[in-house]
Amino acid sequence: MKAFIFDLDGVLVFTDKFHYQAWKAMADRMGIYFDETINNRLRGVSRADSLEIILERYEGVPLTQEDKDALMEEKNNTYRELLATMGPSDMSDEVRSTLDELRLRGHKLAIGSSSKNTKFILEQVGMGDYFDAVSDGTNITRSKPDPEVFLKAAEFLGESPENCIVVEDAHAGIDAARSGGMTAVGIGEAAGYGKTDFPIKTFSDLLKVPAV
Ligand code: B16
Ligand code: MG
Repeated sequence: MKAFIFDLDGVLVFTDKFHYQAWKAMADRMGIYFDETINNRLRGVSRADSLEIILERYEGVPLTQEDKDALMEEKNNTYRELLATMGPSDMSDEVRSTLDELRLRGHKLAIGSSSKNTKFILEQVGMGDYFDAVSDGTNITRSKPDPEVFLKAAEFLGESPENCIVVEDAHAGIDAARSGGMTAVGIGEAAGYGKTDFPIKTFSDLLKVPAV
């Protein structure tokens, strides 16, 4: 039986709009230009790396690490206020029924997300106890495209990487899965990426992936 490792933002839930609003509020306050095209580059990227991308447009006095930490905290506080408005309806019935069917077929199910807010988000949508393992931004030192977050998920599940199928929406996540020796299923933007093993159009297509 294969084990599944799911990315969170962009695969199971769509918190990218909240990331955008929170970064935008910070950027506006700092007078930094930021738009949805730049926001697309933040998909699957860690909080610190996201800030560096936003600061490419910053033209003020040089920032210290303390300044950057404060900016990340400001963004995260706004982001968590927005996450607090989420509820079970923010995870679709299609996602829920597909996960249930995969579990019925005997697959183990895990999370592999860069987000340090993973557990909060899962609780908000009523999935706090659902997964067999959760590997997230709190248990890694290197973010995607490094495979660490997925290798940890496999370790938590007690599975070998070759037995794991990663489901991702970000190119960096597909790269991470492949370099960790896992099969990569791509949805959304990652469906059109050359390194994706199996592109899917909609989440329930997972039930048609070979070996599933
Ligand atoms: P946080 P994923 C990623 O989630 C988001 O796609 C990315 O935009 C965000 O910067 C990253 O989590 C870190 O999130 O600030 O909450 O720790 O796609 O890996 O589930
Ligand atoms: Mg994602």
